[in-house]
Amino acid sequence: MSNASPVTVLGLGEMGRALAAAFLTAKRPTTVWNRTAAKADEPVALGAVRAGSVTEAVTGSPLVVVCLLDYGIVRETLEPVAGQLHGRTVVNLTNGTPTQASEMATWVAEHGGDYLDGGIMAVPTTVATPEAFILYSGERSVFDTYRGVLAELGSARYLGDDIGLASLYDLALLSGMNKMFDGFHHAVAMATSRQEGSASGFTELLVPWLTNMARLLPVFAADVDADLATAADPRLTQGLDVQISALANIMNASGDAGVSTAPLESSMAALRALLAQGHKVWSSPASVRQLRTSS
Ligand code: FVH
Repeated sequence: MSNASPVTVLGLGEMGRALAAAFLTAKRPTTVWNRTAAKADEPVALGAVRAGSVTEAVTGSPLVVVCLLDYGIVRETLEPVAGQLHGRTVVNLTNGTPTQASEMATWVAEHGGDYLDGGIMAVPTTVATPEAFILYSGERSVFDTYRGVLAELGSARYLGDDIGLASLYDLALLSGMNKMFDGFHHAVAMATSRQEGSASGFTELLVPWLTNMARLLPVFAADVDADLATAADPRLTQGLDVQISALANIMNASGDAGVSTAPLESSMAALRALLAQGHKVWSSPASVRQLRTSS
């Protein structure tokens, strides 16, 4: 290990072990702790220092990176060592909500510590690869102090001093991903409903199709930012009646193939609501506005 500034990793689940391994690969002195002690064996074999307690772990480094199951467990784990947080920085990469991030930041500050909230946009196997990026929010000066260390985990993307931003963007990105996977599963169920269909063969068509469609997203996003009544370029969209008719066909074909139409029902309801509001053309600004007001 080098004499670089040390780091502690609390939580050695699948993700925590990947984070610890990334720090160790960067030759950073790394102290690790996990409730189930055996999970420390792997990072220790790579050169990590095994902490026998949370106190030993937290006092081992000025920077404490936390990756546990949820915020309740983070708080439960840190509560007994609250007195040791003074002058340290906690970077919490556990998945949670903006409200939880804000509460955690306040609690750490009450104990004299600095706090950054983070959202990991990677899976354990892509940590520290060019594919990985991690979102951060909190005080800029705190981020700047540790930017180089955090970059060892993947590209460090600072979103701003609003502490809830990283978790909000993390959850919004996951929402987009979840819908994509739901769509994939439904499409594969349809395509494989006949004997000739194979998921792999179909996916060879789905990936380029979705890749092409994803290229439209920045255009649609600009329309949303401009708060247009409808899409700026009508060639990139279509009439709501056309959209509803195509979705009805998807639903009918899906039903005929013995595949559930449930995942499509909320889409149909949203299109019909837009039509009822007087919209003639499907567009992102109208769809996003509708979602904002229908919660
Ligand atoms: N894995 C992934 O791909 C995603 C990628 C994006 C970020 N997430 C979030 O990272 C957090 C941890 O996820 P994980 O994949 O490491 O999860 P596990 O492997 O299940 O490890 C869970 C750790 O939490 C510890 N833990 C659970 N309950 C307690 C408790 N009551 N007290 C103390 N620690 C607890 C667990 O310890 P142990 O069970 O090994 O003793 C693990 O360290 C998560 O927020 C993801 O959403 C991962």
